[in-house]
Amino acid sequence: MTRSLSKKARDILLLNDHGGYTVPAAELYPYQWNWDSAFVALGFAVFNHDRAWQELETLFSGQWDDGFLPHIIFHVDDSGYFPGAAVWGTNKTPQTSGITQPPVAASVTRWLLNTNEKIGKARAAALYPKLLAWHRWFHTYRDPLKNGLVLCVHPWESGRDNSPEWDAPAARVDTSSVEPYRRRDLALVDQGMRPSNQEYDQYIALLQHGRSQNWNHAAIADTGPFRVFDVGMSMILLRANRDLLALADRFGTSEECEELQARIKLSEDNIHYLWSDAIGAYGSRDAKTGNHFEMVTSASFLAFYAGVGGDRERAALMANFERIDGMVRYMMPSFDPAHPKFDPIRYWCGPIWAVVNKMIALGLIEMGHTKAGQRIVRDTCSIIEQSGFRESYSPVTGEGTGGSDFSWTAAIWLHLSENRSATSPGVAVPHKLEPE
Ligand code: 9WN
Repeated sequence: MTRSLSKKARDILLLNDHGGYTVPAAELYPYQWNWDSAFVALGFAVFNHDRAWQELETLFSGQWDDGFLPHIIFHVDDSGYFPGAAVWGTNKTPQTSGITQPPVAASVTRWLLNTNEKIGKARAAALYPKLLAWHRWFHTYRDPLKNGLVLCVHPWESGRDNSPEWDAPAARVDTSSVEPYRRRDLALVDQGMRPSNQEYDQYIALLQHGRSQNWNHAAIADTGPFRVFDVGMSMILLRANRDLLALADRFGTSEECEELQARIKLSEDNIHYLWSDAIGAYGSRDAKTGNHFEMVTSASFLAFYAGVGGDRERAALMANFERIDGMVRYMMPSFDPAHPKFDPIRYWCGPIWAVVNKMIALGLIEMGHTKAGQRIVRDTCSIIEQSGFRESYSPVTGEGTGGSDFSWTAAIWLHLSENRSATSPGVAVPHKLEPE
């Protein structure tokens, strides 16, 4: 079973390979997506290291002069997606969107380097300044409170598009100037598994706002209609800064190391801003009202991946883990199954995402919660065995939701099956995942 699924996973990556970059899924997402590509590189690394590096290098071909790395790179024209390059109107070559996505690329770069030093050394050295420039962009434009936590200005940036965390801040977005448009996603995926039309109007209104500001990121962060401190991006950037520091230690200057150490400390010192005693978990906050949304999501459990929290916070998070485990068949749902807004098949309102599971499992194992981490790995593999390489999965039944033949799910399968029995070299704590 494992062998034939691994063959299928490779075939998906090769099928979705458009020559140097991989589309997340044919038809549904016909361009290069930012964090998808970083995870896809982990899959390629299992059988073709050179191609894994190329995935990241092609992604960074879309980097702007100020370090910003867009969430989509439109290498070619394709009418199969809305909103396409012309709608974004960023006027860049290659054409790109105007928002970013969770910064996982530095962590993947470090992983690739550690697993194959010979092929990786020169490639990592060349990527390092670009990664640093992107992280500096976050530090400059997305840290309005100067507390090391990440401001997110569009639900698409979080990568967790329609998480109920975003409902209240998105409800304030004025959608009255959105012209009629046609959603292509609904021709390809069941409507009940996708964001609603109202949410899509909000996404497009926010896009229009960014374009009206000529994608001036300082202005958008100041005045944008949607501004939240995202727990997912904050945890991911903190982890990525730790990984970037390891790269800086080899390829950077001592000043750059000090700069990154200071950023890590700043985030560690302030992560409590995202803590809520009401839910016993980290969560996102509204940047406009200051309100904590008080919702437990899969991103709450990235605290382990980020290496934050004292005994009290970790115990409360593990209590949430046990509680959720008692309510679903497969872990980790993207949204709290006890909450009235939980929906096991609607996108980020409940379904499991293999890439998030990968990060949660790694963090849990690193922090000594080995059983819980391995449970997540096993569940990820079980739902893939049961339902194939889907975009996401119901935590209640394991059925596949969203798109099919999905690149990052295939990549995570390859990555997890490869690292189930092998100890990965060099990563902070060995990532040893025993088969059940
Ligand atoms: C918008 C590609 C992307 C992922 C996101 C996921 C979804 C896009 C969409 O697909 O977002 O960026 O059109 O729904 O939410 O995490 O990167 O797989």
